[in-house]
Amino acid sequence: MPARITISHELREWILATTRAGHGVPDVLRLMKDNGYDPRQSRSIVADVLKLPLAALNASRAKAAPHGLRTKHPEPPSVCIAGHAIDVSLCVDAPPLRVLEGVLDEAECAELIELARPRLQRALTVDDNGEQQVDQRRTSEGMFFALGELPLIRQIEQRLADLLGVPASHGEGLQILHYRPGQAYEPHFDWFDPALPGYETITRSGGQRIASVVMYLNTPELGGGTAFPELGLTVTARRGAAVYFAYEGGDQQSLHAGLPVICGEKWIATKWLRERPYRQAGRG
Ligand SMILES: O=C(O)CCC(=O)C(=O)O
Repeated sequence: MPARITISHELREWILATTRAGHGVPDVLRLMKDNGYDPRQSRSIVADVLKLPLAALNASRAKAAPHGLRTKHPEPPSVCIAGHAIDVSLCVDAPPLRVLEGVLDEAECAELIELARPRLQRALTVDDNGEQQVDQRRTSEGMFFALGELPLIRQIEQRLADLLGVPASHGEGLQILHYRPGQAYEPHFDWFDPALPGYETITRSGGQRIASVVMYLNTPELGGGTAFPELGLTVTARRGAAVYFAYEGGDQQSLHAGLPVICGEKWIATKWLRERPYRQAGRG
């Protein structure tokens, strides 16, 4: 079952009561933010409860629209990059999403895992001020390779650059994540909310994120897919395959989650792409 954003009865009633009492949507969104809600999810929730078009609530996101490069979405049935065939087995139009088969071969997956294993640490997230934080929503371990750190990393970065039409310099360092049974990453967005105080800091180098590629380095025995709750879609984690999705201008439909691993383990390599060249080691 894909993860879904659930709106509790209490929250629904509170939103209705607050707006009936004469408070506007900006007040409701501010109060939700003060109470720890992710502003991007709050907009979806408020739009749903008040039956408003989401676009009306997203007006403040206009400055998130990237002015730099955009990714090219791989076209089915397959793309050949320097002799490496990648099959496009599933396409979604909005957000642009592709399931890609054979992005990495078996030996590349195994080598990435062995290179990452001794460098793993608790995976972090970025807080509202742009600082790294330990977060109960993300319980896996991970590490980052520096951009172009090793020949294998350069080869994979160039393959993705050719596949998506954005130079490797626009990529954050490749991140490897390792999930054990029960570990997961709750629904989240990869793009940065311009309303957050840390937005300027996070986007100073490279600008906004425009797309993600999650590459699966092994096949978990059970669980561990990547869920897109707004689409009702779960991508199965299978060694060598990947899910690519773009979210130019901050797309609510790109909400996604790493579902809990139920049995076995899960390894992924994630590449985040920016609208402009990115100069520091990235952090998810
Ligand atoms: O584990 C997954 O399938 C998704 C990972 C993810 O969303 C992330 O690292 O941003």
